[in-house]
Amino acid sequence: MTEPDPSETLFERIIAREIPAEIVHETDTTLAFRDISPQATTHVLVVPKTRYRNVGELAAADPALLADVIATAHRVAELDGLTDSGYRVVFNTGADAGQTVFHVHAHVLGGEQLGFFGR
Ligand code: IU
Repeated sequence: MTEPDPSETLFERIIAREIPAEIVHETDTTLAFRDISPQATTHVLVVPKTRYRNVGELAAADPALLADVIATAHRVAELDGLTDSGYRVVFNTGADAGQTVFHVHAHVLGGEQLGFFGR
């Protein structure tokens, strides 16, 4: 089984409250905070408090924790009033997807009509 990766990213420091972030929701296992460079009216990141490098590693090692991340993403959408208008949840995974922080995170995007994505 994949073990959590102990090496440090900025997100561990946000979880530890060592650097500031605009936290919008917290559970025992997850933290949600606004992206520092928002790409939509709502742009919130949801992270598990335990570090896995990407969503595949998280899914393989701890599917219940992945479910917690998705549930927190939905709660964020409720808190920002997006459940009627709609929202998007994205896990960038690896270089081609533009993943820059290797502590798995769900982007929760909404609050406006989102463009198509891909190339
Ligand atoms: P990506 O999927 O790894 O590309 O997303 C990383 C996101 O983390 C990106 O949208 C950054 O703007 C965001 N971010 C942040 O909100 N706060 C930080 O301290 C850092 C990155 I580093």
